[in-house]
Amino acid sequence: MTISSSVVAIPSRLAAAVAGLAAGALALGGAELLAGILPGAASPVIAVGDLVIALQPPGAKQFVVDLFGEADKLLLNLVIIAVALGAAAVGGIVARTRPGVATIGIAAFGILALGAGLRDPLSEPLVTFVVAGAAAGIAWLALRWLLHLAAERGEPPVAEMPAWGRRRFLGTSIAVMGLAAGGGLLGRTLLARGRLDAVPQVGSVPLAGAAAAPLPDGVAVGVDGVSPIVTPNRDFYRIDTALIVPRPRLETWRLRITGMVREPFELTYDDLVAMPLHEQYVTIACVSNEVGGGLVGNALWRGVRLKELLERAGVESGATQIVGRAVDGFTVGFPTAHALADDREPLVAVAMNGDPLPADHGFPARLIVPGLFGYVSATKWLTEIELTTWEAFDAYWVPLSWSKEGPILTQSRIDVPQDRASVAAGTVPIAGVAWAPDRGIRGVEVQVDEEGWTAAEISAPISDATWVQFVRRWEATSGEHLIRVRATDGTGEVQTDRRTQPAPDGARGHHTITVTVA
Ligand SMILES: Nc1nc2c(c(=O)[nH]1)N[C@H]1C(S)=C(S)[C@@H](COP(=O)(O)O)O[C@H]1N2
Ligand SMILES: [Mo]
Repeated sequence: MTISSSVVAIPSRLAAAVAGLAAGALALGGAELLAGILPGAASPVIAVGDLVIALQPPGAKQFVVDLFGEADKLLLNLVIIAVALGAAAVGGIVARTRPGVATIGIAAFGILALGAGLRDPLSEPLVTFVVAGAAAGIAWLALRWLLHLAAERGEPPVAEMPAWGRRRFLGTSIAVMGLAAGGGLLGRTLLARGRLDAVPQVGSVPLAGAAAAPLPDGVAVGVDGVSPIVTPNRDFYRIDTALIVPRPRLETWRLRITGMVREPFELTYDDLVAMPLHEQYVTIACVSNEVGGGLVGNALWRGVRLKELLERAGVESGATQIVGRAVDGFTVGFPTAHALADDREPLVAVAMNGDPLPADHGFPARLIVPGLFGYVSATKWLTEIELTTWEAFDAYWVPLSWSKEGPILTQSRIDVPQDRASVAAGTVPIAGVAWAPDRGIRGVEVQVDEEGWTAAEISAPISDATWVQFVRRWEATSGEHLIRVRATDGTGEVQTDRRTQPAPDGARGHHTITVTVA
């Protein structure tokens, strides 16, 4: 870089901060673009986000709970970008007078990106090294160049610095930031779409074996606004730690059965779907679901019976825990005895409501274990089923203060009327859903104000593993009313009114709403 004819001086702090910001943005955007283009490259922002998620202190329960959702993931991305850009701006100011220190700072960020990227089991070390190195190189070069431009318009010693110098610097910085944003967005779009070499998608999953029985008569109570008995895929809640949806390549993807088995084996996708497939409706729920929350859904799952895979492998006695491992490193663990119980059919599911598993929900295969919360069972992007002992391994969420055992609690939710709604006096249906997989729902009761609990009508259950709808037709009188719901599970246990937080083993308490009757 040559120094041009105009006045050279130390740039102002503000200009140096802008130069740092723009250089940092270009490095982040460039890295994101490379990560989108190069297969096997980790995006530094995502990798650091994953690191933050992995390093959550066990005490930070609320953070753990909140970090699951989509909005929280966006927020985490934005916070990481903001922190990085803030550091870059500071780096720009430092580089004004101590370029060596700034260089060390840039190198440190490069090493952080590399280290975080290498943690990603889907990343290729060499490609990740190239991306982190490129990001650091871009930051260093861009910073030098922009500081140089800024220096050309330095205030001292020329008081009336040429306006074109300032404009040129600012214009260049803005252009660089625009380029960075554009490159970053393009890169993230490519990443989200499964990198440039898109995975071959499966058009359909053959149905060989037992089809689910048709839905029973009376499977719905027929009230508008109640969650449908079968949750459409696009409306199904999504919870996972993945900042970007893993898209395993089918040619290399394998399902391995390992650990305490007599004959470990592995299957390709074609092997798996060539096995007899079984279909059943199962309601799954998230332990993070708040009372009245939406982290629950019911779908028709089609897959290979886990029991068949385990029979083939030959489970050794003493293998008390089944561990599911995902391609992204996520793990679950549940008791072997739960999975092998006669009246339960856990699946390695490959289809959801008739379609191949959507990428968000675990394509190409996931575990569905009736009766257990997702965090201990429902491994998406499944790649390994390992038999071990209960004591030998704690899955992903257990060291983060969540309960090792995760049976789904009995829960019920009022969908209509909505909380704080105004309704007209007269007959008002109070309706919603109740679930206790796979104990089943025996009954649902609704209470208005301080009157006694009244039995609601419930829909015909598909099975003990699925939720039911309920409705109570209420003669609403004017005024403000408090409405509560509680369910009784198939064992006769009534849902407790004692409220608990979702951590460590699920939220308890009755969903309660207020409505105003005009
Ligand atoms: N690989 C992987 N599988 C996972 C998770 C995850 O973070 N990673 N989260 C689990 C949790 S906590 C839940 S509640 C269910 C949610 O499944 P869904 O997103 O299909 O509704 O997936 C489970 N499977
Ligand atoms: Mo969950």
